[in-house]
Amino acid sequence: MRPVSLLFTGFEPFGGEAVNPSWAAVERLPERIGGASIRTRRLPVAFERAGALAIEAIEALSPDAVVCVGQAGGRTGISVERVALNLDDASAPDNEGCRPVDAPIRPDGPCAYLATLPVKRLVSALTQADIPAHISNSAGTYVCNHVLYSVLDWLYARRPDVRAGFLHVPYLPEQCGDKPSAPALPLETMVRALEIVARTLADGGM
Ligand code: PCA
Repeated sequence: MRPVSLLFTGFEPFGGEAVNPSWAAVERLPERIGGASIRTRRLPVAFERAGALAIEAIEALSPDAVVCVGQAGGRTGISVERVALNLDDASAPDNEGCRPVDAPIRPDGPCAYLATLPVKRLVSALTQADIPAHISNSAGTYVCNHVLYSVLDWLYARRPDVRAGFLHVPYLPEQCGDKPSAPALPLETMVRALEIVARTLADGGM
């Protein structure tokens, strides 16, 4: 049987951080996990480029499913995102100085898309492995939401057979020296979470 092909993306650091746990975890994934072959891409924290680069990777690699990963400092566990809004509203500039406010991502697009990954199955696979995880109904209005909306919008029109979704991960402990009350998860736990997601998608069907 052909392995299920999964594309994982992570982001470069932003907001003055030295590391982005999303890419730190994604880049540690092996090429094969159970019945899945894994490809990875690092995305810039840039409204004008990140969505297009994710779509370029999908076109080039033709995966069966896309799992984008980003940092959401302050969250307590792995957030499996369910919704992408047609809205950019940045409270701080991205890494290229762009700060859209109250701007639609696609002016004639639907208000929102729902992620097409099995979000509830992913949350239960993670919590069964004692990894804190929950469904989130807002991926925010920054670059992560922009990427999820752009990817779902592109797939909806061109490749509705390809599933896509988004995981937000908390800070790493080493990011919390200056914010001691922020929740954090160790990198090994994040990598294990992504491996569980890959296995659940590959072996449990999508
Ligand atoms: N988190 C940001 C953008 C990049 C990242 O890792 C977000 O939640 O939009």
